[in-house]
Amino acid sequence: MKSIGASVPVFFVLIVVVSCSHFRGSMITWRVKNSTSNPLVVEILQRHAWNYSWWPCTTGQITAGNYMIGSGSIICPSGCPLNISTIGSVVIPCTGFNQIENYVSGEGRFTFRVPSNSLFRAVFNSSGWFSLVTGGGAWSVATEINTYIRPSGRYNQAPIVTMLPIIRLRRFLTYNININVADNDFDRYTCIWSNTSQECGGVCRSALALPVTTFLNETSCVLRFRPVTIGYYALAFTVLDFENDTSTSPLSRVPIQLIFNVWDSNITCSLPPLYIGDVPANQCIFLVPGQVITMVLRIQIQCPNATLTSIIGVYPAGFTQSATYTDPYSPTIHIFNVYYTGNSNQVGQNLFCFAGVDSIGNQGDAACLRLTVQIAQDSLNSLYVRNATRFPMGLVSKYQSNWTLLYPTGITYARPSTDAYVRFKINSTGQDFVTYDVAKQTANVIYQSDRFVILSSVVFNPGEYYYISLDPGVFLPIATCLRDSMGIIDSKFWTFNTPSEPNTTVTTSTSTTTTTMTSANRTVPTLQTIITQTTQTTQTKTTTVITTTTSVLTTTKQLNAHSSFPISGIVGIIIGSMILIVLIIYIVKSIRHMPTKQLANTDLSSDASEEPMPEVLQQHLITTRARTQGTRRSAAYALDNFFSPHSATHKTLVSIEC
Ligand SMILES: *[C@@H]1O[C@H](CO)[C@@H](O)[C@H](O)[C@H]1NC(C)=O
Ligand SMILES: *[C@@H]1O[C@H](CO)[C@@H](O)[C@H](O)[C@H]1NC(C)=O
Ligand SMILES: *[C@@H]1O[C@H](CO)[C@@H](O)[C@H](O)[C@H]1NC(C)=O
Ligand SMILES: *[C@@H]1O[C@H](CO)[C@@H](O)[C@H](O)[C@H]1NC(C)=O
Ligand SMILES: *[C@@H]1O[C@H](CO)[C@@H](O)[C@H](O)[C@H]1NC(C)=O
Ligand SMILES: *[C@@H]1O[C@H](CO)[C@@H](O)[C@H](O)[C@H]1NC(C)=O
Ligand SMILES: *[C@@H]1O[C@H](CO)[C@@H](O)[C@H](O)[C@H]1NC(C)=O
Ligand SMILES: *[C@@H]1O[C@H](CO)[C@@H](O)[C@H](O)[C@H]1NC(C)=O
Ligand SMILES: *[C@@H]1O[C@H](CO)[C@@H](O)[C@H](O)[C@H]1NC(C)=O
Ligand SMILES: *[C@@H]1O[C@H](CO)[C@@H](O)[C@H](O)[C@H]1NC(C)=O
Ligand SMILES: *[C@@H]1O[C@H](CO)[C@@H](O)[C@H](O)[C@H]1NC(C)=O
Ligand SMILES: CC(=O)N[C@H]1CO[C@H](CO)[C@@H](O)[C@@H]1O
Repeated sequence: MKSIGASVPVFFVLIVVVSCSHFRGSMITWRVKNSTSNPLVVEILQRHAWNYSWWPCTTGQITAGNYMIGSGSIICPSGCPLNISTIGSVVIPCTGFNQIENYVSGEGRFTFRVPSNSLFRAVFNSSGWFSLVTGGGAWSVATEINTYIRPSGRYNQAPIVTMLPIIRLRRFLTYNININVADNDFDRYTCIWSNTSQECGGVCRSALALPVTTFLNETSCVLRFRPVTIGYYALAFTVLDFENDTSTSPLSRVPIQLIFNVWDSNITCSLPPLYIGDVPANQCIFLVPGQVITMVLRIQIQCPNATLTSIIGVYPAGFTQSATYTDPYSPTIHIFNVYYTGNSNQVGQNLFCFAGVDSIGNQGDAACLRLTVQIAQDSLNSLYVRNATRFPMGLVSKYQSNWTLLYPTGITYARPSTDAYVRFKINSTGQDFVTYDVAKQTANVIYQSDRFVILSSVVFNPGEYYYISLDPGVFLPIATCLRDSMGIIDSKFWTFNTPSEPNTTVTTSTSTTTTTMTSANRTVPTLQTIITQTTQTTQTKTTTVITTTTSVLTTTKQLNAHSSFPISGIVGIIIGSMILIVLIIYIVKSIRHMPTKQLANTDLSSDASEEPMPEVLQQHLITTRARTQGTRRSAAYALDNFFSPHSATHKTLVSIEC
C-alpha cells in the first residue's frame, strides 16, 4: 500500500480530471495504536466505495486480498502537527462489490506518526460525485484526530461507522435507517448531519433538498426518510464520541457518506427480504486473532414469485463468502456461508452488515453481526481492568474446590440466561480441564451480590499449572456488546498450580518389545504407543494405560529436576526402584528424542486448528434461529407470513459473487 509511488497518483489524477464521477462514499476513522512510542502511532481505518466500472473486482481478487482500488490521498489541510501534510493513500484492497448496484468497495488501514496533544483533521477530497437527485459535485470527507490523553490515562479510539455502500429505498415508503456505530471505548456517541464543506463537500445537509419529513434522531442515530423522487441521493453524517454523559466537546469526529438509490415498481409487493439467523443480528461474536468463524446466513424472500437478486454487504477485511443456494425444504430461503478470520489489527468490533435485494427491487433492512476480535491481554472487562481480587491463586491443593472473584465496589452481576462457560484450563496445553456452564450449572457457579464463586467438583492433576478463563457472556450477555460482556481469557489473570506428587506405583518391566505386558498392573508400551497416548493425556484421563505412560515420562523429568514434595512412606519404594527407573530413563531417553519433537508438532498444529472451535460452536449454539428484531419499516407490514414450500416455481437463482 505504502509502496505506491508518486507516478501512480499522477496517472489517476489525469483520469479524475477526465471523468469525475466515480466516488460513491467513504468512512474514515482512527485510533491511537501505540501509545508508548513517541511520536504516537495513529492508525487510520478507511472504507471507500467507487463506481464498479473503474475497478472491477472479482471474488478471487477479494480472497487474494491484493486487488487495490481507489485513487487519491488523505491530507492534513491546516493546523497540522509538524511534518504532517500528506497523511496516506486511499488505495485499499477490494473487499466487496455488487455489479447490479454498480459499486466496488474496500477497507484498509495504515499508520502514521503523530505527536501527542495534537488536534487536526484528516481530509479526503476531490471531484466528483456521480449524478445525484440533489447536491453533488465535489466530495470531501474529514475525520478529526485528537491525541490528548484521556482522564482514564488512555488515548481515544474514534467510533467506527459501518453502513452498506448503497441502500435501496422504494418511493413513498417511510424508512427508519440505523446508522451502525461501534465505539471500542464504549463511549457515548451521537450522529449529526455533516455541515461544513470540509466535512461534506457538495452533499452537506444545507445543500440538499430533502423531503420535509426527513429527520435524524441524533441520540439514537436513526434517520427517518420518506423519499419521493426517483434517483440517487448522497448523504453525509458525522459521528461524535464524548468523554462522558455530560461532556459536550467531542473526542473525535468520524464521517460516513453513503448512497440511497430511490426506485419504484409497478409490482406492489414491498415486503423486504428478511434475515433469519442463525446468528441474531447485532449480537457480538467474540473471537481471537487467527480464529476462523463460519456463519450460515439465511435470507427469506417474502414477496410471492420473487427471487433473491443480490446481496449488498460491507465486509471487513478477512471475509470470504460462498455462492448463494436455496434451502431444499423452503425455496423462499436463500442461504450463503461467510467465513471470517480475525486479524490482530482488527481488535475491537468489526461490523459485517448485509441485506438481500429481491427481484422486484426490495432491499431488506441491514443486519449487522458484530465480530469482536479480542486479545487476551486487552480485555476491557471491568473486573480485568480493575484487577479484581480473586483467590486462591498460586499453589493450592489438588482438592481445592472453592474459587472466589470479588467485585470491585459498585459493580454486581446476575446470572445470565444464555450459556457461557467458566473454563479451568491446563496452562501448558491451553486445553479445558473442566468447564461449567454459568447458565445451567447453578450449583457450580454462584452469583452473589458482591462476588462470583465457582465450586469446582474435580480433583486437579498433581504438579500441573492451570488458569481460570471466563468466557465472553459470563458477566453480561454477549448480545449486549458491552464492556463487561467481554471475557477474561488472559492465561495470566487467575493462575494456580498443584503440588506434584511422587509416584506411588512401581515400574515392573523394562521391556520395550511390541507386546504389552498384561500380567503386571502397569505396562510399558512400545514407543509408538507412548506417542499416541501422551498426546491424549490432556484430553482424557480415564484409562490406566495412559496414566501409566505419563508416569514413566514424568518420573524422568522429576528426577532430572527435583521432586519438591516427598512423602516419607513412599521414599523407600522410590529409592528401591531407582535403579530400575534409571534403566528406563536410559532406554526412554535414547529413543525419545525424535518422537518428542513429533509430539510437540502434533500438539501445536492441533491446537491451532481445533482449539478455537469449541468457542465458536458454543456461541453459535446459544443463538437461536430467530428472526431479526422486526423490520424497521414503519409502514405496517404484517410479518406473520410463513414458509409455503408448495407454492411458486422458482427461477434459477442469480448467482452472487460478492
Ligand atoms: C510501541 O512503540 C514502542 C517504542 O517505539 C515499541 O518498543 C513497542 O514495541 C511498540 N508496541 C507495539 C505494540 O507495537
Ligand atoms: C460508472 O463509470 C462508467 C465508466 O466511466 C460510466 O459509464 C457509468 O455511467 C458510471 N456509472 C455511474 C452510476 O456513475
Ligand atoms: C521532521 O522531518 C525532518 C526531516 O525528515 C526530521 O529531521 C525532523 O526530526 C522531523 N520532525 C519531527 C518533529 O518529526
Ligand atoms: C430519539 O431516540 C430516542 C431513543 O430511541 C428516543 O428516546 C427519543 O425520544 C428520540 N428523539 C426524538 C426527538 O424522537
Ligand atoms: C465529563 O468530562 C469532562 C471533560 O470532557 C469533565 O470536565 C467533567 O468533569 C466530566 N464529568 C463527569 C460527570 O465526569
Ligand atoms: C411493469 O413494468 C414493466 C416495465 O417496467 C412492464 O414491462 C410490465 O409490463 C409492467 N407490468 C404491469 C403489470 O404493468
Ligand atoms: C406467481 O407465478 C405464477 C406462475 O408463474 C402465477 O400463476 C401467479 O399468479 C404468480 N403470483 C403472483 C402473486 O404474481
Ligand atoms: C493484580 O492483582 C494481583 C493479585 O491480586 C497482583 O499480584 C498484581 O500485582 C495486580 N496487578 C496490578 C497491575 O495491580
Ligand atoms: C468458600 O470459601 C468461603 C471463604 O473461604 C467460605 O465463606 C464459603 O463458605 C466457602 N463455600 C463453600 C461452599 O465451601
Ligand atoms: C503457561 O503457559 C505459557 C505459554 O503456554 C508459558 O509462557 C508460561 O510460562 C506458563 N506458565 C506457567 C506458570 O507454567
Ligand atoms: C495389582 O492389581 C491387583 C488387581 O487389580 C490389585 O489387587 C493389586 O493391589 C495391584 N497391585 C499394585 C501394586 O497396585
Ligand atoms: C509426580 C508424578 O509423576 N506422579 C505420577 C505418578 O504416577 C501416577 C499414576 O500412578 C500419576 O498419576 C502421577 O502423576
